[in-house]
Amino acid sequence: MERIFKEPIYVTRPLLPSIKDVQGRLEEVWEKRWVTNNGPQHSELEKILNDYLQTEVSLFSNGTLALILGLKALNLSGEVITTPFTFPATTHALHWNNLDPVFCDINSEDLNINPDKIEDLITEKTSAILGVHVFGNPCNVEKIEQIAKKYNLRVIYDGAHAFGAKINGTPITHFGDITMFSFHATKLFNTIEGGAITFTDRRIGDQLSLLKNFGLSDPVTVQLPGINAKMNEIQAGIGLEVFKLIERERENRKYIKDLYQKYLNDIPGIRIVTNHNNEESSYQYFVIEINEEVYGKTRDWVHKELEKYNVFSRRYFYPLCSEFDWYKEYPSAQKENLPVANKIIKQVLSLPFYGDIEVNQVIGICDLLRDFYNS
Ligand code: T4K
Repeated sequence: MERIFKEPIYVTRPLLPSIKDVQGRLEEVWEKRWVTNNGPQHSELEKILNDYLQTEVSLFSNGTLALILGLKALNLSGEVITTPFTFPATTHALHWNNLDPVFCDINSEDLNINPDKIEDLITEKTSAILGVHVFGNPCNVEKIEQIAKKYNLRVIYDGAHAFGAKINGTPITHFGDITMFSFHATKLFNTIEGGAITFTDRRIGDQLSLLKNFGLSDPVTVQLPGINAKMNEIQAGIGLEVFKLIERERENRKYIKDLYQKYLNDIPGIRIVTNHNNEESSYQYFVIEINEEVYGKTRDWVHKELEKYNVFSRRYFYPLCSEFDWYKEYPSAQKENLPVANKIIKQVLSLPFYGDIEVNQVIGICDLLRDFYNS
């Protein structure tokens, strides 16, 4: 076991600005003595993200609250067709809106909701489709849009992983009624905790402003029963510093992804989950699929074995959301209706992936995966 890494290697590490740059931002905040509620850092970040994402942006304290309130702003009811292969927050956001998730199976290639399976699930209760750009690879937005138009449904994208992703050069924010982004510490662009909703309809923006600020339109007018989901000045200020680092980080991650691909390419039974040629990925995660019959070991075995070498991969998104107690009796949650998702969930593994992971660490992890196959 001489190949055990000295320090633990995690699935990701936060992209952090220098402490000096953070100090500079803190000084600005302290000087103004304005620490939350639409301060100058918040306005600056919103403006920068408007330009970068090429759409209107509303900032939130985290991605989950952003999605909950984004759904609320659309005033949906009944059922929403969604994927079971996502982080629990996606389905929880429906639950918090008293909406019933209807689970749709996924594509085996990009692991996103399979649009060819959506129409069969539409009933008179369906009000929307909630797609997730899983691991930062965009959904088939064109097909989803066609279906939504035909049945007059709203489209929401959970783009938690997809900051900066594009399709044929078009930002993913240009598709659907709204897109949610997470700015959690584990995301390429982060504000430690934070999130956003992008939208094109100004009325949705107005609703979001009320919903995240107790429903207040002025100090004495409460227009609706809102909540508190505001991003504060320290989050926004740190975000402004992180923003300066993201293009460099993306390039570094591209290099790391290519390195993994080079060293894993010829190991039988390992498939690299990647995006289509016309898409620009957000480089959020590096994910492989392990085919037990060819590779000779299960994904769970590999996950555990890597830990012995101080490598902490993750089985995102195990278990499927359709397996949660409060949904598992739904007809759409039954395993026979979700064959691809139920197969994939036993095969995917997110490997350590961040801009400053060392080259010899990546090669070391690939060597371990090759040795497991040969052993
Ligand atoms: N929709 C989707 C599809 C999502 O994936 C998420 C969140 C959301 C919605 C909700 O967005 P937020 O409300 O979170 O904004 C992490 C994140 O907490 C979560 O944001 C993310 N998705 C999910 C995929 O991953 P955990 O429970 O895996 O995080 P944790 O603490 O185990 O961190 C992972 C690794 O990162 C650690 O092993 C080490 C490293 N790490 C983490 C933190 C927090 C650090 O090195 N330093 C740190 O400070 O959920």
